[in-house]
Amino acid sequence: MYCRASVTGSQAQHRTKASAAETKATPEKQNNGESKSFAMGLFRGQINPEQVFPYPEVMSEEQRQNLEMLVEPTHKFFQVVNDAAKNDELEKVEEDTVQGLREMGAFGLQVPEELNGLGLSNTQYARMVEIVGQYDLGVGIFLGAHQSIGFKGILLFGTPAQKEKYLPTLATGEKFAAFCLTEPSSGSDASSIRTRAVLSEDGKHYILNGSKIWISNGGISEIFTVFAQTAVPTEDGGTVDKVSAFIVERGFGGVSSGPPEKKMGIKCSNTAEVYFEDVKIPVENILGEPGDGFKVAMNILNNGRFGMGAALSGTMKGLIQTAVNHAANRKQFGQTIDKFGAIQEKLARMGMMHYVSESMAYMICANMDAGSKEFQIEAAISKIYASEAAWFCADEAIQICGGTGYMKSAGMERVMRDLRIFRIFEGTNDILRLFIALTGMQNAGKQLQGLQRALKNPSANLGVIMEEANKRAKRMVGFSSAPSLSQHVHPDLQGSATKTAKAVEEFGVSIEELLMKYGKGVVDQQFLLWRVAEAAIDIYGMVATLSRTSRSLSEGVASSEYEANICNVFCNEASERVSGNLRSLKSSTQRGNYQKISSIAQEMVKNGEVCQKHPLGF
Ligand code: MYA
Repeated sequence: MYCRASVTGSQAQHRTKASAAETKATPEKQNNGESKSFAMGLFRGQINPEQVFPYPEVMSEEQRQNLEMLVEPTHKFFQVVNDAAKNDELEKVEEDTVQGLREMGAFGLQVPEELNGLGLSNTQYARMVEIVGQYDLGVGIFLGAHQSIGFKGILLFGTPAQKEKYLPTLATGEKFAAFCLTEPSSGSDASSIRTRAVLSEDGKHYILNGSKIWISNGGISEIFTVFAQTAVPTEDGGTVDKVSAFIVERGFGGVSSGPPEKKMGIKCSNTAEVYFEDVKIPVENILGEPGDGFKVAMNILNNGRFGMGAALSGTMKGLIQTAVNHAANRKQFGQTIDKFGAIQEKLARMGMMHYVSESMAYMICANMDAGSKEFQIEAAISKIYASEAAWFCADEAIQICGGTGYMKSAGMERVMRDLRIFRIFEGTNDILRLFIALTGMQNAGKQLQGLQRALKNPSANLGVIMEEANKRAKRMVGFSSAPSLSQHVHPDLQGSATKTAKAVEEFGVSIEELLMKYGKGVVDQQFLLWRVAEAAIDIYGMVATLSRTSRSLSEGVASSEYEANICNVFCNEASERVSGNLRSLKSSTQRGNYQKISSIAQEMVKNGEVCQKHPLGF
C-alpha cells in the first residue's frame, strides 16, 4: 500500500523533510558497499529508492524564505534591466548590466557568505539559474562559465588559503574566471591534452606552456583553472605523465588570449583561445594533488551539469509561454488554433518534456545537497534530456507560431541559436551517452564478478547466492522478479509504477546479457551502448516524474491531475521506448542494420560525399 496516501499536506511535507535529513546523515554507500545512486542500481536491475523516493526536499525553512526573496527581483532584473536581444546584437553584455548583476550577487551564488558570496545551496542555485535561462542563455553562460566551472574547482578542491585568496574578488564579479580544458587536438578525449607544466629545478614553480581553445570567458578572465600534463613520480623512481589542475592568474605573465570567437549563439558570452607561454605558476597553486587533474576536471563538470538542466527548464518555460499565448489567440478556420489536436499534441509534448527535465534537475540538486557524491550518471542524463527537450521546445514553439515565430522580433530564433551549443559543450550528448552506458556497466560488471567470486565459496556466501538464484529461477518460469515500486508511489499511478519496475528489471537482465556476451569488448559496441543509454535516460525520467507526481497527489496540490496525466503518458510512452531499445540489443535484424549503417558511413567517408549516382545521371 502507498504509505503516504492518507497523510495531510503538512504531515507529508514534514515527513519528506525528515527523510531528507536522514539521507543527509547516512553515508553514500550502503552497508554492503553498494552504491545508493539510483542509476548505478538500475544497471543491476535494482531500484535503490533512497535518492528518488519520496521526491527529495532538502531546503530548510530559512533557505526557502531566503530563496523566495531572491526570485522576484531576479525576474524583474531580467525583464527590465537586461536586454537579451541587445546583448545578442552587440555580442557583449553592457557594463551597466554587468554592474547590476554584481550588485545582485550573481557572480558568487554558491561562494560562502564569509568570502563575499551568497552561500546558496545547489537547490537554491538551480532556482536562480532557471530564471536566467528563461530570459538570456548568453548571460547564463557568462555567469555559468565563471562559477559553474571557472572557479568551481577552487570551491570544491581548493585549500583554505586558495579559497581566501581567490574567491572574494571572484564572488563579487570584480574578477572573472574561466575553465581551460579543451585544446585543438583534445575535445571529447579530454585526457589527451598536450599543454604541459614542468616543475622548476628549485621546486617552487611549474612552468606552463600550451594553448586552449573555445574557452568561455577566456578573453575577459583574470583567473583560470588550467589542466596540463605533468610528470608524476612513480614508485619505481621513474615518472609518468598525468594531468594536474592549476589556478593560473593572468597577472603571472605569459598568459594571453585571442579575439572573441564569432559564434552561432550565446553571442554576448565571450569565447576565446587562451595561450600560456612560460607561465610561472607557484607550486601552491596546484588544485588537488599532482596527477589528480583529470578527476578534478570530471568532478567539476559532473558538479555543474545539473545547472544546465535547471537553466534549460527555465528556457523551456519561456518558449512554452510564447507558444501557448500564440495558440490561445491566433484564429484560423474560425477558431483559435489551440482547439486543434495537432497543436494540442505539440503543446502537451512541450509541457511533458519540461516537467521531466525540471523533475530530474531538482531531484539531482537535492541529492547533492543531501550529501550524495555519486550523481555523475544522473547529472549526465539530466544534461542530455534537458538540452534535447529544450531544442524540441524551441522548434515546436516556432512551428506553432508559424511565420511569426520565424521573425527575429519574436525572439525565438535567438533562443534556438543559443540552445544549439547545449548539446555540444560540457560533454557532447554523444560522449555522455557512452559515459552513462559504460560507467553503469562497469559498476554492474564489478557486481557480477563479486557474484562469481561468491560462487567459488558458496558456504560463506549463501545469502547472496540464494537471493540471486531465486531471482533467476523466477525469471526462468516466467514470473517477474521486478523490484516493486508500489509502496513508494501514489495509488493513482500504480499502472505507471508497474511499467517502470518492469522496465528496470528488463534493463538489468539486458545489461547482464551484454556483459556476458561481450565482456570488456562491450566498450567497442557503440550502436548498442547508445541504446542502453537511451533506455537509462527514459527510466530515470519515469522514476523522477513518478516520484514528483506522487508527492503532488499526496499533498493535493492544485496541479496534481495535470501532473498525473503527464506522468502516466510519459511512463506509457517511455516504457514502450525502453522495451524497443532493449529488444534491439538482441535483434539479429538490428545487428544486420548496424553493420549496414557502418558500411554506408564508411563508403561516404571514402567517397568524400554521398555515393549514389544522381537520378538525372549528371
Ligand atoms: S568545458 C569542456 C567540456 N569537456 C568535456 O566535457 C570533455 C568530455 N570528455 C569526458 O568527459 C571524458 O574524457 C570521458 C572519459 C567521459 C570521455 N566522473 O578511461 P576513462 C573516471 C567521474 O573512461 P577517458 C565546456 O564545454 C573513470 O571512472 N569520474 O577516461 C564549457 C576512470 O576512473 P578510474 C570519471 O576514456 C562549457 C578515469 O576517470 C568521469 O579518457 C561552458 C578514466 O576514465 C566522470 N564524468 O574519457 C558551460 N569520467 O581510473 C558553461 C571519467 O578510477 C556552464 N571518469 O577507473 C553553464 C552551466 C549552467 C549554466 C547556467 C545557465 C543559465
